[in-house]
Amino acid sequence: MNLQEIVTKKYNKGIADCSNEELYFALLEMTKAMAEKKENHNGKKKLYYISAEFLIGKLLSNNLINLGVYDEVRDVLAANGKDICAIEEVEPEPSLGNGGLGRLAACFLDSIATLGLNGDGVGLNYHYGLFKQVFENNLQKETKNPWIQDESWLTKTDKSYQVQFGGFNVTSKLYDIDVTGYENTTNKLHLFDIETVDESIVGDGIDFDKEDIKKNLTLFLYPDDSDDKGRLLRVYQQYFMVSNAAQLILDEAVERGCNLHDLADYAVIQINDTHPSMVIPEMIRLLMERGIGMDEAIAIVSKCCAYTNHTILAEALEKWPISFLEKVVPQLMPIIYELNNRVVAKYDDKSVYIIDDEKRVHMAHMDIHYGFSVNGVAYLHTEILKDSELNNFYKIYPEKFNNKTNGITFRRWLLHCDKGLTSLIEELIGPGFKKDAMELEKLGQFVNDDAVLDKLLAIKTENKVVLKNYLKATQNIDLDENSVFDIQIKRLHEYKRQQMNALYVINKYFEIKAGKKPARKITAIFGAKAAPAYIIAKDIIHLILCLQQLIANDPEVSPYLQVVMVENYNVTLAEKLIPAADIHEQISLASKEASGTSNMKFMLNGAVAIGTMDGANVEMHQLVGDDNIYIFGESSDEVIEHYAKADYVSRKYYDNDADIKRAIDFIVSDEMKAIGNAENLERLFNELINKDWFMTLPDFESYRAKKDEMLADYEDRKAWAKMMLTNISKAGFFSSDRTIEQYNKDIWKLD
Ligand code: CR6
Repeated sequence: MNLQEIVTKKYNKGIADCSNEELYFALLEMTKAMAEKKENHNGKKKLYYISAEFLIGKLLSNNLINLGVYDEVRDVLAANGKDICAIEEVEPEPSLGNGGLGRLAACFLDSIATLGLNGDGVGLNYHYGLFKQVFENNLQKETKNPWIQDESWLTKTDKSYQVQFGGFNVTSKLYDIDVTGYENTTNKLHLFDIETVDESIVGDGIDFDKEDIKKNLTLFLYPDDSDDKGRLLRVYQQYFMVSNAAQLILDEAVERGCNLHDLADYAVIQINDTHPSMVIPEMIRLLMERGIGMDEAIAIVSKCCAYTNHTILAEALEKWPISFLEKVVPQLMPIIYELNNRVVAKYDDKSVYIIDDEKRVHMAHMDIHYGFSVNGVAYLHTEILKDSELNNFYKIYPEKFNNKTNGITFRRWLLHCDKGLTSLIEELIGPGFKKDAMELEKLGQFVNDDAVLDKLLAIKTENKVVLKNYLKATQNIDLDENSVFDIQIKRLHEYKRQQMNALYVINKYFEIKAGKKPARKITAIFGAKAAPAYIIAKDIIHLILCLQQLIANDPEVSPYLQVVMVENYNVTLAEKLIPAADIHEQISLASKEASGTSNMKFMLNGAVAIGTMDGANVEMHQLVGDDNIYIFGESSDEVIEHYAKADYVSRKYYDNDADIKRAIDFIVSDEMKAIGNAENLERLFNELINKDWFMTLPDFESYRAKKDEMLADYEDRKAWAKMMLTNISKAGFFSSDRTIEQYNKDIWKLD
């Protein structure tokens, strides 16, 4: 049925007479029906990408693009006086992810389907997602983010499993979301839920009874884990996810003719970070329940499971106390003990044991011993895993380690979010790049073509105006499109060093006050959520919001400098911010950002990076060369050495560098305290001068110098446009289609 037919059936009127809301639901119905027709997988082996997060973003436009009907639908709507962009606004954005890891999982599903591979995602159906961020008194406040409506992308299936916890059982219910590849087949994102979840137990913010598992299990992603109750709830969620996944995998394999002994020919499981690690003992348990002996069950599962590591930060490498697992999943403990005993019997080196002396279970260790593949997410990250973080494992299993540099789907991050740029590219090199991203290289021939460079600059300005209008309408923020848009959007974390960017802003503020005005107004845009229990991260948000207010109200400075922190940064906002960026900030402390993926999105949309030699920035630098990226700061080797020697003292930098001292002192100045809270500002001040664990201060001067150089270069518009074009032309490598081809070739080996 076409749109008009659905509209007639649903509302008995014409398209022109429908509200945007009615049209959204009609399009939803049309799209779902079209997607379902494209399900046709009969391959023997199937991939299960298990992940606690799938940050899918809004789906309407993306699905229309992938189904090949976007232009047609847009035109039909336009002919009836309707604007597809306004209809998009009706769709709620699910916040089923936290940051890069969750968005990566969503890009991967798109590429898996686009390449026609037989692979589904498996995760949880969080009713309120992560949280919705609101700003009140320059502070972050968390509220729930409901996204499930009566009619939504979710389709309720009749699949349901029993999941046993210590002391009680729950019955699951499976909901599916269609994942249609670009002009290819439809796969599924399976999201498990339970019907007893009670949304009404959440009050105004995000507080609820953490112990009432039957009512709270799938309310939120990553419920506050600052106390044991929150941590236990995570374990309940993780086991619920993997027990359902394991039951589904076994059932589907058997349906396809598997006799369980040959499971590895039917199923491959990608464990996305350690949240799904319990799938290993759970699969072993279920195989044993179905009559297979332990030795063989372990061998089978070890041939099915592959693990992706996404970080070297200790805080994110999960270690669950045995007491937690005893309480939540007592049936897994005998298996986990056995898995550990086998390691202990073989190796003297305690650092590779699954259970440590403090009676904690190291989830990553279990994955590495009992999976067949361990991959990092960018070249540098994988090297660090092999050489230092996981070196003891690498020495045992060198053959398991491999790198898979992250990627992004160009459907969402170019075709959908930057239609102007997409048409220009198509005009220049034809449509081939939509299927083969490496064809973007052909743009290289235009770097000296003035007409092309002018068009590129014009498109950037148009995108800046689109962002300006959007932020005005949605957040009442005023932007100046003739200023330089310098954007840093990512989770708020000290290692990502938003605080360094804020110190730069303060430094600029002083320069302007002293009469040293920038050639052009600078707009420093931030977007970031802080984990609810991460105090310093929230203090950094407070600092940025206070700076925003202070500078906006200072007539001496505001013509030259503006700070904007967008509220509730999410995929939808990213889709508007990225195409509008001139400069993007990738300034993590070298060695700490495993890959980064916003760096790739900005590059593809013609922004130029200022960054450290960290994560995928290293590969980006290699692709575009020194002349098209601004690199500064200590190397990962130097940083790793500082940590090893424990020789970094932030106070020394504060005492010996007048600019640094002036900027840090400003955080607790009277002007700032008049706007903000002394408690938050002082805590951040003290953190910076006494600890600064992620070494902001040693890199500050080189960062400041590099950014000033960059801003000066921006004034040569032609030279800048060349850099933009070079970045776009080299971005093909970062297509997630390339990443997924590599996963498939080296790890999954699907038909
Ligand atoms: N925070 C990494 O830090 C990487 C993504 C996806 C992260 C980031 O550099 O790009 O994963 N790690 O691989 C975790 O979430 C643990 C992230 O998103």
